[in-house]
Amino acid sequence: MEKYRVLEVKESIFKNNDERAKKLREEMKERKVFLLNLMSSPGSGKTTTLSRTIQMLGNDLKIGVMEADIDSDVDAETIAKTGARVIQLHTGGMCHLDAEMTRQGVEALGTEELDLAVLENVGNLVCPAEFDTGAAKSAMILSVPEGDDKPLKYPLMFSVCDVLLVNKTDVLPYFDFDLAKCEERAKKLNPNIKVIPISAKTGEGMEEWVRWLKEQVNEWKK
Ligand SMILES: Nc1nc2c(ncn2[C@@H]2O[C@H](COP(=O)(O)OP(=O)(O)OP(=O)(O)O)[C@@H](O)[C@H]2O)c(=O)[nH]1
Ligand SMILES: [Mg+2]
Repeated sequence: MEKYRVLEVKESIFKNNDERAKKLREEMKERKVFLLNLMSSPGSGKTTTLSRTIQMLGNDLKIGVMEADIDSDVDAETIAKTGARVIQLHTGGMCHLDAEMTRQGVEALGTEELDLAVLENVGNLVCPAEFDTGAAKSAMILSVPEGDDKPLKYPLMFSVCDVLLVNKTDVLPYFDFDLAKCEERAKKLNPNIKVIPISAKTGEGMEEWVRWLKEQVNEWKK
């Protein structure tokens, strides 16, 4: 049997994305599965962060992952190595997933016995922010090499996320990234955003992220 399926997800022909997202969220609540939408620009570290998250939480939670990309299945291959249930979604050129595409992914992944389903969205700081996927919470990653000015340039993404992971802190000495300035800019757009600096490579800061995630999942299942 193959390690994972590759699914071509089709954009909804319906215009009422918000309603469909709300419905999916309600159904996931009934199923007691927490759906996390993870977004960032390409290469910020979504797959690396997810792999380490699964390693740290795998004994406590049953985790499933939907890897969305325009093409290729390299990310599903990486996640499959962690032992988590995984499916690769192809968006047919689209730079985001809407609620209908997410639903197709969720049904193909299967939610039986899952506590946490993670959607690794297409790498992009613009389009994915515009669509409610039906996730319980959204998280984004900004990596140090991208610069601390990104909240100023891509405000919507920072406005719609519950958590901002500032990744690749291990390379802070080589970049003029100002962590305090980045946090201040993000909080100006979204006072409730939780900012967690991490290095998915060294594991620094990951405990706080994993604790937050576990709390959210437990709260959702009540
Ligand atoms: N130094 C350092 N490198 C990292 C860290 N996290 C990820 N990387 C590297 O950054 C590159 C991209 O990481 P991925 O996890 O593939 O990033 P992604 O966001 O999933 O990329 P896409 O799916 O293509 O959008 C890889 O070479 C990783 O090894 C980190 O914390 N520190
Ligand atoms: Mg990836």
